[in-house]
Amino acid sequence: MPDHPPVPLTLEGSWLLHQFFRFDWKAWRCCAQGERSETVDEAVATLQKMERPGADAPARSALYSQLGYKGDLMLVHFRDSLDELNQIELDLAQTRFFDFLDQRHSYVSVIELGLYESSRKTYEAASERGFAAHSPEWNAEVDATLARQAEAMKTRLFPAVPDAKYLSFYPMDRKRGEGVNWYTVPFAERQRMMHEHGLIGRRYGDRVRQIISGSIGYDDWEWGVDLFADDPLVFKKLIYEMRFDEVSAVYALFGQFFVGVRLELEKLENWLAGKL
Ligand code: 76R
Repeated sequence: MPDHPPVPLTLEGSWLLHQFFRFDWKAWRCCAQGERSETVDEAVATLQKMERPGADAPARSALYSQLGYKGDLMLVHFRDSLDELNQIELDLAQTRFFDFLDQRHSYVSVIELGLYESSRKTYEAASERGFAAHSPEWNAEVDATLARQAEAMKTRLFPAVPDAKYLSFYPMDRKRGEGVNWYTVPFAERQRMMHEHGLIGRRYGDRVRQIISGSIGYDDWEWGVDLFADDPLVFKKLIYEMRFDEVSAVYALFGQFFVGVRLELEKLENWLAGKL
């Protein structure tokens, strides 16, 4: 048995907030034309500021027209801190547009890269240098390796909101049941399964962009999964294929799924007039 810690090392990046709103069409229709235009203008200006700090800056928030009863609009925000995400909530609440929104759901998480492949090597290298697990020297060695990896993976840790037309978002857990429990599976076994998971995923790499965020301690599930693609069928094909993969077939639990179509902010006015 390896004597290294059972928890894989992870790198964290942007903080994520997903917001899901019902839009109050009835109240909107009752609203006078002049007030409507002012409301849209103000909403677009506020959302534009949220979306990108400058005209050419990468998107850090995005709006989606949502399908189904779970909501009409989804907002996704990528930020550097929880505080900034909280500020977004407050900024949005100051707009008149917010009076027509009913937030039905939200999700808070932080982008996470799970380092199953390299954790063992990192732990073993620290042990080989004679450092006891969790001793100050061991911690320093592990932290230095993590810092190097974070630098190398900067663009994946702090990405722009991908430019795809469709978004599928859902939360997930790894099973902790009486029969099977992911958290009692030996590290090497989990590493093998995650490796196989990655191999399937990589075959879809050219058609889907996946962003995994960790939410242990912040929200009701353990991870959030964001899939971005220009063809929504890819979501079903990828997720279906993964269900047969050991780590999903045996250990995955899924929450609610949310799906939406990207809505450019200039088109919000059209959307409010019933045109996508
Ligand atoms: O980040 C990486 O590319 C490294 C490999 C990798 C990790 C660590 C990876 C690759 N995933 C990782 C972690 Mn994933 N992923 C999902 C789902 O699970 C299901 O059945 C469906 C939900 C999809 C569709 C998906 C896609 N992944 C995780 C984790 C954290 C678990 C943990 O650490 O224990 C979850 C919950 C999860 C779930 N994954 C990929 C993909 C795709 C498309 C890839 C390849 C990305 C690429 O290399 O282009």
